[in-house]
Amino acid sequence: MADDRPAEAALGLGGNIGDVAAAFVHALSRLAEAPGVIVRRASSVYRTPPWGKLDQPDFLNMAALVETTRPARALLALCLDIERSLGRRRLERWGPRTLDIDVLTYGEERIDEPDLKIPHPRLAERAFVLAPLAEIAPHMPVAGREIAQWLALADRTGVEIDAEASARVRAAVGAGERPR
Ligand code: GSY
Repeated sequence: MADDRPAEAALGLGGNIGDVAAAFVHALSRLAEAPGVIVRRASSVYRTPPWGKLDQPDFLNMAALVETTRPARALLALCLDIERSLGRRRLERWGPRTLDIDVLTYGEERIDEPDLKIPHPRLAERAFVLAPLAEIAPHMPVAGREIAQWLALADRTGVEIDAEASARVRAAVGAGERPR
């Protein structure tokens, strides 16, 4: 029998080209108005050192929790569509980009397909993903530990809340926390 209960999914947003806080506002607004998606929580915005390729500007990263009746693949399609609408530019692998939206988790589901891996395979290693997510979902279980436990094990050097960017995003879209 089909299970049409909504799932809770965690999204990671990041970018380091242009006005990234404005891109986050646009992305969260698009998510909030999409059929079958409710944005429940949005984290602060964090300034984070680049991971992978070091000679590029710092990133801004944040996380959001959404409740959705869309299947994981349809949620991913929505995220890619939002990225494209912001003129997504990825000039090189691991390089600078205007906006990435990653589907980090989707309920308890595990998906391992070439273009969709859930939970995100490097989620537990990356403080730029873990710090914002721990703020809004510290007890979310992933790969045998809770997010806050993974964060305690991660190197979070240079990962700091950006108060100005956080205030801009909050002023535009709030922090989620909608009653169920
Ligand atoms: O989706 C990952 C994009 N990305 C990031 C990022 O979002 N934040 C930081 N700090 N480094 C990154 N390197 C890549 S690739």
